[in-house]
Amino acid sequence: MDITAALSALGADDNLLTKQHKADLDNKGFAVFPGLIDDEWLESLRTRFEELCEKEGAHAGIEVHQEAGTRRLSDLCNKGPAFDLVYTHPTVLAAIHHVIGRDFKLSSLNARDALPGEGLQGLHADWGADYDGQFHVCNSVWLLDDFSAENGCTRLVPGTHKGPNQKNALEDPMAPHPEQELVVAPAGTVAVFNSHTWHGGTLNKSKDLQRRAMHGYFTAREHGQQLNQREYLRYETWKRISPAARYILNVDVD
Ligand SMILES: O=C(O)CCC(=O)C(=O)O
Repeated sequence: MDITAALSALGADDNLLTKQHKADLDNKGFAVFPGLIDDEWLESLRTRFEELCEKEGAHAGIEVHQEAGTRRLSDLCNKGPAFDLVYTHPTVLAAIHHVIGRDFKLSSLNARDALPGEGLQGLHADWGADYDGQFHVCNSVWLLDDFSAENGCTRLVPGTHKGPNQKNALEDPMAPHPEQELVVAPAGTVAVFNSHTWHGGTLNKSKDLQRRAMHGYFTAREHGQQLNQREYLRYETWKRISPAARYILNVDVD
């Protein structure tokens, strides 16, 4: 198996992306795909999100990251079949491949919900260095609730994927950026963003709105994963998923 065979087996054809998607990914660093999660799948993802938060309690998110003021979950590949399509979705994989442009794998699959009055993050890139001529990481945010300016949607600063890392360029990463764009979109939307692009969660200003989202984060294959999938993979997951899905997780020894 190689990335070409895996993408082909999963139906992740470049033709799934419009010219506009490609131009947005190239120029702005992100593209928005409405309606990728249908109603039934959305309901099952929300249900599983709540079940896992309940079951894992104070440990939720611990495999990768916990963050004050948020509900976080990690290692979702192993936490139910509802998540299988998140890291094998043809359109999303086509977009990730467009950005990374070479062999890649999943880095981690997590979820995040900023609680009312919480959630503001500093602008950051998921790659810690200035642009060096190629892209190493690409993220996707899967909206399980409507995202609005009120409930702590993601912000992105277009064009910053081809510049310096934010730590070399921003005096105050927490401050609103004059060029930032908010991902305001209905539940079921997926935004794929080249995660060299400066981004972050915003404050959930609402009194009672949730803003649950999953993050399917991918990396060029030569780099390590945020969550080592070989270490965490459960046998039941391995048995359930296809060889192409295993390739995306990098769990089969060639
Ligand atoms: O959930 C979001 O809006 C962004 C999250 C993010 O960038 C992070 O947790 O590093």
